[in-house]
Amino acid sequence: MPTTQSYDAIIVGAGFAGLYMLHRLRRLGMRAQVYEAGSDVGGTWYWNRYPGARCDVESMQYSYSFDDALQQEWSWSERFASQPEILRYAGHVADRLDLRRDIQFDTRVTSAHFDAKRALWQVATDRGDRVTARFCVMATGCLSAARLPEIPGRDSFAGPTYHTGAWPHEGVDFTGRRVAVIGTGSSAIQAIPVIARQAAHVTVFQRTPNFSIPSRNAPMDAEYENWWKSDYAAHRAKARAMRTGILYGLNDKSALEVSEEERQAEYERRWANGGTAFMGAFSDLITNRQANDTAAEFVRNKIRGMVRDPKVAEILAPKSHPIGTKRICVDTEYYETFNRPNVALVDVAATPIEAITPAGVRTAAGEVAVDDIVFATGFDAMTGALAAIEIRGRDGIDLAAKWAEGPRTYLGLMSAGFPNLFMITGPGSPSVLSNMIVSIEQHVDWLTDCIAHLRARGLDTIEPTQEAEDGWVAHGNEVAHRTLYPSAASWYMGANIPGKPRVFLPYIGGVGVYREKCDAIAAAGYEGFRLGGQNQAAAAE
Ligand code: N01
Repeated sequence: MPTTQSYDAIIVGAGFAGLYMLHRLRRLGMRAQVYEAGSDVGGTWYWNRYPGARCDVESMQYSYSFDDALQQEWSWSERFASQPEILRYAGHVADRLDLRRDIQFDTRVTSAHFDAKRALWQVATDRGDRVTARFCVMATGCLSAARLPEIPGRDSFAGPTYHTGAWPHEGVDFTGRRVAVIGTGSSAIQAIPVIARQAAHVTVFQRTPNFSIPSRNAPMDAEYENWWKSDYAAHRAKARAMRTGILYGLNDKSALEVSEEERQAEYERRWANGGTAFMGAFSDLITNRQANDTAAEFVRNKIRGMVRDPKVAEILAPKSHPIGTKRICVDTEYYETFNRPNVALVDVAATPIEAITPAGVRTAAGEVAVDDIVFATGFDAMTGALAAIEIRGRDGIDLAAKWAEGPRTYLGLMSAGFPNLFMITGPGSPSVLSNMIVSIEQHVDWLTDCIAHLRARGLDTIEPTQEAEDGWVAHGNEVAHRTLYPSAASWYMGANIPGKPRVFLPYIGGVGVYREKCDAIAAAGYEGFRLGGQNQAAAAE
């Protein structure tokens, strides 16, 4: 039944951000309502059910830290948790904290308008709900707006098509089928080896090769689990201070200050260990091109060693961007999969896709007939989910219009002109460059304190000043351009969406540094924010 209720807060999304936000606001004694497009909790892990989906942050670190009993009682079965296990965990948390009773599923928020006279957000859903709330929290995820490329004839294909980010819940049986996979990002790199083991034939359409590090995934080591659990609080505290919010060994030496033997030994050690910690091999891999080249060449040589056909190996070996400047991938037997007789690689950079036909995919080199097409073509990252909602702030200002030249936020938490509208892991915060759960907890905690601060003082609104926002955007750009990241045509830069402004979307200053800045701003009485009562809100209209 659609409602016309009034709440203290509306939360959009029931992924890890929305679930924790709901829990914290309830603890403040607030009435919060969550709207979720899916039929259950889990967010990204609810939608991304493609074969092989798993997290590439170690499971001992990819979980909530706010409740010690919760982190002690839950056991992960593998070093890197699979999507079904993470989804079970999200469900377990929802049950344990009795969260579902305040979540309305199968409901998409369509608009959020700020009523300045009453200092309230008016929120509408596709189910006809019309509700108001003082606070509106966008827990909409960074990679939730799945994107299909504009390829001529895309909808003319006669067989089934799938997007990795909106995978059928009942699964897909590829037995005996010829499958096209378009894209070679993290999702494809996980899915291709699994699909190739089942399908009759797989053709991979690669436009840009990616660097991928073996995961060395394995059943959970009891001793390792015990090490974490015996002092979880201390280990988590260390992780929170790290650049990525992930606890792993960082070498503080430059790749260029050590001998060739030492450099290779360090890369070998990290390659053997597996996972994204590879990028911690030296301190300057993301800031110095020459240093980066040593790591990139190491991985290219590994690819050449794993892939038997030298021509295929060269096509798979990335040369167009520094390693790590597009999201580093983590795999299980990705490169080896190209040694299988039932797997073919089409270099779309050399022979571009011209069209999708009823029978398959046509490139400049000819048509490949297939039964199924898997689009592993990514997301309208960081801004897509917000742009899909009509968000109007003070004076009817439209968020998407305001962000036409790139997102503008203060701390990635709020945007000027949109009082009481919060974003969890929004653009301008470390978000996708970090362990998402660490960043989510930091934002939710900060925001909960902020709302408690307002309530304790009888204040109704908080909003960043234009000046603070301009300063933060400039700072974010400045820090990003000290690194090699902007040199890659990545989704971090909005480069995967035709027409999207090329702006570095996350904050690259590091999770630990960012946390300190947020805390200092709060301690200084929410520096850079304007705090107001209802009367001030109306007066400012
Ligand atoms: O998407 P992507 P993803 N013709 O955007 C190609 C997170 N994640 O879903 O690079 C041909 O990375 C495109 O080519 P190009 C993680 O943060 C995490 O794989 O634009 N190809 C690219 O190869 C990740 O980074 C985990 O030239 C086209 C691919 O499609 C993010 O999600 C697992 C094309 C898209 O790759 C997104 O990953 C999975 C076209 N017209 C994902 N259009 C883990 O934690 C696009 N492509 C493990």
